[in-house]
Amino acid sequence: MKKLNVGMIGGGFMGKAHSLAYAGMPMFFWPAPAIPHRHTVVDVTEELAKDAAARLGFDNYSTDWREVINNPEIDIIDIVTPNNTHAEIAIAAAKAGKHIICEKPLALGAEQAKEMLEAVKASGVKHAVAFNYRRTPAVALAKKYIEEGRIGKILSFRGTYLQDWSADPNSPLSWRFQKKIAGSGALGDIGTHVVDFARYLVGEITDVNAMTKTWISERPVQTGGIDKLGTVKNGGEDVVKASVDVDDEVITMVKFENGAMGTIEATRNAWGRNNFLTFEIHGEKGSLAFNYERRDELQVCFADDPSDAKGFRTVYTGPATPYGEGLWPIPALGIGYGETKIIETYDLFKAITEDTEFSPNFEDGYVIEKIADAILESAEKGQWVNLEKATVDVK
Ligand code: NAI
Ligand code: SOE
Repeated sequence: MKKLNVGMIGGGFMGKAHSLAYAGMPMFFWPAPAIPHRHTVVDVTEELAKDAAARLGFDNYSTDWREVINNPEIDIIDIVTPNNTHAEIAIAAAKAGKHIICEKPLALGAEQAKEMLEAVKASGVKHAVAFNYRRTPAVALAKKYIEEGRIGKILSFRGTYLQDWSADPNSPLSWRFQKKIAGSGALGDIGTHVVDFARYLVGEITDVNAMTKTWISERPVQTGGIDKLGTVKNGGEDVVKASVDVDDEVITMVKFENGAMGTIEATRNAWGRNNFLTFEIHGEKGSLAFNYERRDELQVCFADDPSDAKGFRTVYTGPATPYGEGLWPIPALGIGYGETKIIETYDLFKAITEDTEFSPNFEDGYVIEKIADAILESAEKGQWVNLEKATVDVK
């Protein structure tokens, strides 16, 4: 069986998730399109890179991503570093002829994303953006129902991504609060996942009218680093604070090209909400609702259900629903975050071996950056911003 060598840049949170997927994919989807081989992992120091290789099962480690990109043994470059590094690494990887999977958001904004798209188009490599939540089987099931016309013409979309890990003013000024590294705040970090849902399930967004807010304007600087949950470890020193220059919360109205309307909300300051990534879609013939915190379940209501039994009911995903052939044999055994990444890896490896397009790819990543830029512009101007159909102007 064909083997594809992965060079992974970054050994943090997403490094762990992607490594799990490389190991697990052939166990779920067999025969696998190709076997992922964890060839080399890169991190910023020798200590971090060596530790990442040991933890994540890579044969080699390096502190120089350029060296890995230029290694002829590497087939795929996996970018799991903070947002400000994505463009430089992806453009170099495309020039070196490597297939690329890049974590979301694709870039710091549309201008940078466009350069990334141009680079992958020029080199002809496969390109993927890791909006993995659309690969939750219940979300893929919603897509199937919509494509089959089961809820008819879509009228409205309501999507949220609510978390509370930054509601505490003492949670540190990690890279996610710094514009030069993150691009934007809740919008780019989690709002873009909802934008991906909206485009995937409903269609292209044409207009936005948004508000943003920074609730906590300064946070403790990480002089002593942070633990995995973001607790400041300043070793008893006086806490130094610095300014936050990104949004904590964003709410936008959206218009879709097909006439539907909707709202998208994202915040990391919603006490009690952890990974409250949801959508509710109303169509002329029914409604669908999803909450990632109950990710085995899709809530459905069809207009032609018997009138004495009409209302939302729960469909549990399993062998009969999308990706069921590779996942667990009984519905509701439990789909996890890991499985969404395993499915993403499976689809990427299929796209590479079968020479098809992966979706969402850098085109989608670019359009999502255009939408995110328009949301920020709208919030600043306090008015609707038209996207002129957020199309891809790259050949
Ligand atoms: P993290 O901070 O946990 O890990 C990033 C790693 O990259 C660290 O080990 C850091 O030392 C390393 N790094 C930074 N610059 C580097 C460079 N120039 N060369 C090599 N290594 C470098 O960050 P996390 O949470 O893993 O986020 C990474 C990316 O994944 C971000 O773009 C983020 O938005 C995205 N993400 C996506 C998620 C999803 O659900 N799809 C979930 C979490 C993050
Ligand atoms: C933090 O808000 C974070 O890790 C995001 O960066 C991810 O994209 C999201 O899936 C989980 O939360």
